[in-house]
Amino acid sequence: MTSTIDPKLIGKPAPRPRRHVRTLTGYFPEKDASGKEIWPRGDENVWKDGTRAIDKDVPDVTKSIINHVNTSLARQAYNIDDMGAYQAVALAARDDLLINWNETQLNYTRKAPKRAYYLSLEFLMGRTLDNALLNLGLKDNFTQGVDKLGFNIEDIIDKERDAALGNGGLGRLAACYLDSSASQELPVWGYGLRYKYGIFQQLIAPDGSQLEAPDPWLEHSNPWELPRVDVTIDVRFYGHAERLDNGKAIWSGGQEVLAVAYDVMIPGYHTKTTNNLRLWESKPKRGFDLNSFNAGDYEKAVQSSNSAETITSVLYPNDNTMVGKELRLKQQYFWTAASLNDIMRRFKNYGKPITEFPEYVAIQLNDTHPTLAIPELMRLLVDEEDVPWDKAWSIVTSTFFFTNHTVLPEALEKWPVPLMQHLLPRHMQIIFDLNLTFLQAVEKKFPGDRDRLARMSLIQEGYPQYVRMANLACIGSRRVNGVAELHSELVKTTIMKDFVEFFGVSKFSNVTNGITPRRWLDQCNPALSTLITETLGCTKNEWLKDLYKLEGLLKHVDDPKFQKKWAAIKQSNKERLAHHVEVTLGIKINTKAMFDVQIKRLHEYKRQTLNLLGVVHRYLALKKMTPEQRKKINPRVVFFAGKAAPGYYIAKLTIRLIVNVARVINADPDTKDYLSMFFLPDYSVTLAEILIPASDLSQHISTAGTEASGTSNMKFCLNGGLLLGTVDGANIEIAEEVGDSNVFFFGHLTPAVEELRYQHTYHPVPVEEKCPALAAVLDEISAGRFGDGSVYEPLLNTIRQGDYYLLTEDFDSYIQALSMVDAAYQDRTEWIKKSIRTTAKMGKFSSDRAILTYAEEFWNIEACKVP
Ligand code: NBG
Repeated sequence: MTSTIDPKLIGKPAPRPRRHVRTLTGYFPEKDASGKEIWPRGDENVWKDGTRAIDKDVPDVTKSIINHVNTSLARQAYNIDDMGAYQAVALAARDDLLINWNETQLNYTRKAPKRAYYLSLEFLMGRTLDNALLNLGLKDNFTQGVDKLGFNIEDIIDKERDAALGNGGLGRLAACYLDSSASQELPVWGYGLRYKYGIFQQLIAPDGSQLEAPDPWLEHSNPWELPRVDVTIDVRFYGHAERLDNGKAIWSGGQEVLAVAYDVMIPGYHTKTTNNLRLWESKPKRGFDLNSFNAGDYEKAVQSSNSAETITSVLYPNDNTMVGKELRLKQQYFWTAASLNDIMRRFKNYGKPITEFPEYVAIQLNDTHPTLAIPELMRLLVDEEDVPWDKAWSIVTSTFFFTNHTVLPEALEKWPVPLMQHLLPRHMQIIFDLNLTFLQAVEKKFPGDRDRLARMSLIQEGYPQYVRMANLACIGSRRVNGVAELHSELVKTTIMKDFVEFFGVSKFSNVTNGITPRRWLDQCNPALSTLITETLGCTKNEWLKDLYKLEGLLKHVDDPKFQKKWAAIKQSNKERLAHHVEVTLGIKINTKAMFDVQIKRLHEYKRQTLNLLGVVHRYLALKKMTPEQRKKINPRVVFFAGKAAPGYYIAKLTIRLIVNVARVINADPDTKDYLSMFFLPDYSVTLAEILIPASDLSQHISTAGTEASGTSNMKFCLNGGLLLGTVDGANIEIAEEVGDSNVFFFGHLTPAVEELRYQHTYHPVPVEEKCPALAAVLDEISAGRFGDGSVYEPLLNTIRQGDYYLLTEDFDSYIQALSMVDAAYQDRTEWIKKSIRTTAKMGKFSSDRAILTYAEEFWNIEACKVP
């Protein structure tokens, strides 16, 4: 352990959070005797005259860009390239955002509304420039301005590197919710970490396997963040906690690091409201240890600063898995402690008694990652604010709300007690104390039910003991929700069953996930957005903010002219994707074929393997056909993209097999006109924005009961792609909306899964008997048709033995569903109608609906419009 111990602090109470002298997000205006506001400083008119306004027209825009070229970048027309132009344009757009951002923060400070905070360890923002220009309503002006300066806006947009501070759906959902909060003018801030390296870059090695490279996204400076070097918070680790009377304690010693704030502007769509996402960076409290340096030990002198800086150096590349690394726990505490302290001092600036905290603050816990916020708020209240224990607990349990995003056992967070005791001695005491009181209450309600006590305990017994974060999040929160109807039901009947019996069912509910139609239609599919606006007869702003308006498209489903336009847009999006693939990978794609897409993290439960084996099955069938027979076949291009966690062996092997199967079938002259397959490396938000509008069909084929919601399913359907899926997650609600005849469902249902798994374990049937078609596919792979078969045995054996994800059970009905897809695609007009109907019925899946549910039903906050 490397730590910087401040000898002065040993044995002394931890310092209180500094009383806030001023906030960086606006002053409280003072008033004179007559109640009139006093201008805070200098000559009011000089200030007002000198304050920049938002760019109004093209000359404003070009002037601002040129100014940044000359000043911020110190360049001229002679030496500016696309990258430089991107930076200057981004800085110009940022200036516009900042005007709204400043006004928004001042407005919040003045009105002092109840605020909500979204704590998420991941925010998968993607690119910002295009989104910022669209939300500001300045895209046209910037396009023209950039053109006049001799650049092309699309090329400039393309220079931006994704902010990829997330793994997948959970992080992207957080980003969509920020967009919706701002668009709905809700006083919501996000809190996260500013990782130096986001999700790794994925490369594909010559043998087809995934390689990982770091993602140095901050290499070129990041124009979208405001470093707040003066907003800092001290965060302590290790040390010791000494109990005092009445539940209080003093935590001292150990290592202290500094959390430094970076603010990211979150513009709402066509509103002034521009919210804030505050990301924390870790810094050593003292640059280096002067004693060691003076003693000649330079390395030791910088050790503590290195250890402080590593806390926010890297995003853990895990999605739906838990890795018990100490550094990850450190990240979680660092972030929750900094955020809670920041929230507390902002609340204190409201000047209200501490007991009113929950009337001004609501905190949403995005999965269990921020659960330490619960004992941290207890610590702040009890140890630092002198609030009695029971009162503190009632404040805590009125403040937090908890969203669960998975029922997969391997993803439920548990931390070893010895680790937590070492790293966070005071929090461990608090957790033990809470547990005792809680279990006493359980005992009172269910006397003598010891199994129940063991199940509900915050501590899992064993060697070592573990802290169960979901249990802690549940008892510390006012409400608990899942992310789609089925998932929320599963939360209530499986992982939280005992808690439902204890607290009553009204604490548990559902908020089905949503996506922002701004990014996931207007921005990624501008031609479709324009056609929709023309057709609906309302403004774009109106339907983008009330997505149910898309139903107006239903009237036009049978109009051949409209169908033709609709189909032409899909076709040009397919060509755009083909062009992208040709430019980046040097591969030509047949755009007349059906585009069939599965893009998501590689995970056994998501069953990319099922899709892959289906492709091999089709390939083998094509090989058996005569050339004449093949001509009747519907040509298909299958796209895969997605990253595997670096330590997830089976998932990585799946990528390798996809790549090698693709090599064989794409090179086969007999079949390549009818079937081809591509693995597009380095999946990202930006790649999704190209793939999704181009898909005819997308696959969401998880084993029933495993995918909590899924959100890309919504994105595809919003862009008129049809869905092939299992009866799982949000697929179910999509089908309810668009109608069963417009989706392709297959596979066993959730209630059957447990029994099937039991049968697989205790009464196994060989795959040759259970599913001969699948057995034939597996045998071809083993026999080396796609390269050395022995390499893939571990993957194939997951199916042959145990088959936990039930591929042998679902393969036949999957193949049948694919035939139905083929048949449906033959009737192109009917297919287009399905596509239009699908888009038309996606109103429910706007993240605006979801965020308003959180705001109204949980947080109890209201819109706070900027005048
Ligand atoms: C993921 C689920 C998805 C869901 C997103 C967003 C985790 C732990 N869960 O199905 O697997 O769409 O969360 O809710 O990443």
